Amino acid sequence: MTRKFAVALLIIFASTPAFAAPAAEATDPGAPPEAVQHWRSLRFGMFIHWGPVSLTGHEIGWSRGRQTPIDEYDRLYKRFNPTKFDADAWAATAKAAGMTYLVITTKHHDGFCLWPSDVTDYDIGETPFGRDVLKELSTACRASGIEFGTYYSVCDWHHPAFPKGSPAGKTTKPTADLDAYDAYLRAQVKELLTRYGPLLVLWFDVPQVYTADYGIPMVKMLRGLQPNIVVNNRAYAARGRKRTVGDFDTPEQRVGRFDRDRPWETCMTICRQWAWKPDDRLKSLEQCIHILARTAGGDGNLLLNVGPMPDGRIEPRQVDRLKEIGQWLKTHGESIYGTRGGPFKPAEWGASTHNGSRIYLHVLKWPGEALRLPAIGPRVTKASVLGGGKAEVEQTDQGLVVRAGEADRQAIDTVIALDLDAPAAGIQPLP
Ligand code: H79
Repeated sequence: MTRKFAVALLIIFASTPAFAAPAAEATDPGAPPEAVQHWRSLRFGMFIHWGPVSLTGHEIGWSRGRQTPIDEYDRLYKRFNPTKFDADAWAATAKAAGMTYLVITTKHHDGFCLWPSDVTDYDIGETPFGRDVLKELSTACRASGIEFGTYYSVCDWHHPAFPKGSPAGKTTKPTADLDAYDAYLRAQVKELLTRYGPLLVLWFDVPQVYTADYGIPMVKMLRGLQPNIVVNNRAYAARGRKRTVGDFDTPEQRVGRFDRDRPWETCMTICRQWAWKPDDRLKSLEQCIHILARTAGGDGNLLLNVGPMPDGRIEPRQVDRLKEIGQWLKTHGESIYGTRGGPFKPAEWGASTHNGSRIYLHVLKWPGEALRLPAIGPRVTKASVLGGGKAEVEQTDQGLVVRAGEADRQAIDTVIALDLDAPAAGIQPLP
């Protein structure tokens, strides 16, 4: 054996798990900062929760063993035939809403897979529909400039090897085998990463008993396949560890707190359920815009969820609402996309964003005839209302007094652009 060969062998052995140091130092290095910054700049995406459960109108995952008996739930896929599914129409709806990315449930807690997976028969390939929803949707998104990402539930209440089961992940299965489940999960994640092009994000959910010992090597594996992928904070249970998980936090059904250090994304439903429910209560345009403005103002992204119907269409009234949001973004998009939150922290009156030497005040509720804000260092050289209109600013050492006449105010959100003589990023966050 040559010396070179012996050294090579040594390197190979030393890097195999059996010879490696204990897992204590194993950490997830995270996505490259440029990749996280790119994801952050997108600011507004579409979340989609879909599957055979839409046939019942009950909540995805959670209704298994509750509103719908388990055996009945698990047979729904045999009649899932969404013949009106049109990936281009979904991508066009996201585009019309001003959304820049899309994340779809490839597998929720109920275990059903929206793509034909090699490692299970509980998937779209075994439905009467039979088409690869992920293939069609990822292609449609790419064609219309929408970045594509995948949601994948870590917990799987259907798979016999995942230790927890329905209802609500509260039961324990006799067939539990976390090593076997880890192999299944890894095989599936690999399919997602190798079949559907570069993914913007992997959005994991509800890890339950899936610990960091499994999760960290799994996340490293997927970063190895796609170095620029951004991963959320739910890939594994962080229990008892102070470490932050993944690249961003995920406040759910609420706008996140102002935070410019740790990236975050609010996920929220446009109605009340994640999955489609007939006559579910739809948020008003005002609610949607306020949520978007307060999220951007807190320096977060917004992933707004729709649950398509069992026939494959997104409900027309939801499409209409999304188009209204897109209309608003046509005139106000510069105050959202590519911005950062602050410098004025979100408060009763509204929220602020900035880009370069411009601050955007999202005045959602005028506190009276004028809005009073704390002092900033740079000088305001100009004030205007986005979409047309006049605004006036008085600047003193005490602060800013901002005014817009009744005619210049807008019903939902008066966005006032303040031009400064210096970059706004240099201003520390102000209460
Ligand atoms: O996929 C969506 C949810 O199904 C999932 N995350 C988002 C993205 C989620 N997992 N856990 N939770 C949400 C929190 C659990 C909320 C619950 Fe309930 C409250 C479970 C039981 C009570 C919501 C309300 C579901 C059933 C009733």
